[in-house]
Amino acid sequence: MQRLLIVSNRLPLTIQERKGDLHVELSVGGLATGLSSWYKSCHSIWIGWAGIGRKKIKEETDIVARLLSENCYPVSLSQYNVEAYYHGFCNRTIWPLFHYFPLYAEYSEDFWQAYERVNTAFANVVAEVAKPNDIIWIHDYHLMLLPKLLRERLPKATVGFFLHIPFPSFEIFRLLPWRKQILEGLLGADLVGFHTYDYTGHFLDSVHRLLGYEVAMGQITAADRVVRSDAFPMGINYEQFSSAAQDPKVQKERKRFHKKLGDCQVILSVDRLDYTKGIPQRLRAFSVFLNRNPKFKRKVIFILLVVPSRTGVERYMQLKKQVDGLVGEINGKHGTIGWMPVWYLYRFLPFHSLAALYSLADVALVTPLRDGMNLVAKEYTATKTDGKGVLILSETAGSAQELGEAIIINANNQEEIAQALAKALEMPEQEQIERNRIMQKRLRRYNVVRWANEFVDKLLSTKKLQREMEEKALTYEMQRKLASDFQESDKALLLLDYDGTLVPFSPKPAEAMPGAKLLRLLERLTKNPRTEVVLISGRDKDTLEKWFGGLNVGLVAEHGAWIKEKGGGWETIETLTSEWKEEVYPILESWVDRTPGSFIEEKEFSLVWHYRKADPSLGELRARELINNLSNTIANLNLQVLEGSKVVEVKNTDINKGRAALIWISREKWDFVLAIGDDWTDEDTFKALPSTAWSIKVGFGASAARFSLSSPSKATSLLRKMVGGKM
Ligand code: GDG
Repeated sequence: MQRLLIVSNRLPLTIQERKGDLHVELSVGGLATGLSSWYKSCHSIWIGWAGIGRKKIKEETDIVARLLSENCYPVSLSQYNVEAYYHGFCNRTIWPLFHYFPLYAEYSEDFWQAYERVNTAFANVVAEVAKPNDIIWIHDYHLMLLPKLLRERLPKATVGFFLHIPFPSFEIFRLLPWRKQILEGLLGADLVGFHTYDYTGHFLDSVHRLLGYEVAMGQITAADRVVRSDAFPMGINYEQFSSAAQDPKVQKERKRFHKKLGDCQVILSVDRLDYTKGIPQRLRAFSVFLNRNPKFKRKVIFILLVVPSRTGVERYMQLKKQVDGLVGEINGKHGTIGWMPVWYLYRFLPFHSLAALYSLADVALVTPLRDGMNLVAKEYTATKTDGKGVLILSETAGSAQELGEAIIINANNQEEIAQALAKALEMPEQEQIERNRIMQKRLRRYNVVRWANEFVDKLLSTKKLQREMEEKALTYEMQRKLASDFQESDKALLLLDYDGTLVPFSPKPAEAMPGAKLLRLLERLTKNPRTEVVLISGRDKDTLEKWFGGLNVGLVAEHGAWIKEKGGGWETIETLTSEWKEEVYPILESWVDRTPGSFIEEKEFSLVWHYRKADPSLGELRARELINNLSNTIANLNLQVLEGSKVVEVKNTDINKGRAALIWISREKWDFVLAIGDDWTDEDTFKALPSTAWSIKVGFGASAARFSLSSPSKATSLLRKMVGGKM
């Protein structure tokens, strides 16, 4: 059975020191609470920091034994590293930046170095524990360098990474001095997961802009392999919360609370003390609500449960003071003898007390300024088995994307929150039930186990895809066989694409021109009278003529609209019309106007909109829009829309590279046929080949080609080998 290694900053168990003795306790936080039930049911090991210094853990062998008996494997860290890594880089650099608080982010080289050291310490422990078949699942922003460090130690490992906080937009992420290292660190994984599609999009955007890797449909073509990225909205242990109201311990606690609350309606909020959770803003909004709705005075109580967090960090201490002050202010201003509007609890409650609060609260007020997901919103909804209760949720919580039946608000808009509170407290029961039932159905289905299973399944399928690609890789032995087949053949046909195949795809035209070395290679290939070389390109015929007109080769231009036989002139495949251009040109022009840097290329039988010089994300967005628009316009025009590398091309339906290739393929009885291409326009060539042909795709990705090579330089060195040179 495949083992699962979960790796996170903290273990689900924490060692606490009290009065000189060490105790093992459950860790707080979304990840620990969410995953601990699931991980026990699997064949898994959890690797993480146990919460105490290296020296202590060595002395306490029985504590270590207890952790090991719970399948927890501790990573020991020095006090200094914990300071600079955890309180430093993690919580004073990444946390504020990724939650859109760039002014709070501190950029310190010392913090960064500690982050590197701790990630390396984790990598060493994981590499020691891991066995070849294990699935390694790394969690959260503390360990973003770990995937790459593990890949260096265990090249074949199956590694997934999940980020529990938001991944910010490029404009925020680019502020980080170590942005490239972080992205490269993450790309050591096979699958990088996020809570929402927005975060996934932001990550892919940054990968594309900062590392220049091609990104399509959540698939990144990195330097040596394909990495996938996708959204997996984390669920909760639904059963645990939906059955809580029936638990006698919870019921007893609920009664106890009720006695104290009397007939008041209850608004509840539950968070770790964190500036991202919007606690001061929420308190102010509650005060506005009381000002605007005096009829609710003495009728409503706001229970504010705040769990101490990162108590050593200055900013959190300031926030604590601010919250204390605001609670005092509101109670002082609005309270009366016998009625205190805000009940403020600053502590961690046992589960049965938390569940009792969830089950009695009429309204949950969840208003983070930013939150990766926010499990409290889900837990509250799941606990409401009678369907009664209203969730108010801010749009900047990841969970808002799944909980659309809640009252969705802007966490900075106090008036809106005040109105939402009035609406929630007066909402008819039937409406409450209807809204909750829809959300509950979703939460029950997509619970934490389903979330974890879907992540692991996708990780395994990514690994399978990589293996299939690897199997297609043209090995050194196969290259020798191909070269010797070629050398022994009597009639050989070589069908070669140009851009991206013989030279790297380049946005600058001057760099795409064939160099002297490549021209010499093509000349050597054509010297042999038994060999016929055809260059099949999407470029226009004048360019091909200029570059290759002096060689003894066949040429195909505009993806097959024009062909030129060896020693002959240019001809079209059949009579093609180009009247349609009058209709399509103005559309492309309007796209040029809306996309700075883009331009139109007019070929004889096609029109091409190029966006390689435009902003990459805008270009891709506009390309999608253009394709949609064109597919409506061209329906009756016998045209097709091709999407190439940074281009959208419109041309006659009857033209494709495969059709042009067939002219040569069907002409002779070839005993050696080779086709090499890199993008999907070459797929038509591959499909037109006889089954005995050699077909090679340059790059990764699905293809009808039988083999693959990783880069144009590998393709040209293969051709060199065929003419007897060194590879
Ligand atoms: C991070 C991301 C993301 C809270 N107080 C008590 C208590 N809790 C439990 C809740 C809940 C968890 O702690 C808090 O989870 P959240 O999701 O609300 O927030 P973070 O801790 O910031 O978690 C977040 C999460 O990771 C998962 O990916 O959703 O966006 O920031 O489970 O029930 N539990 C008990 N007593 C308390 O007083 N027993």
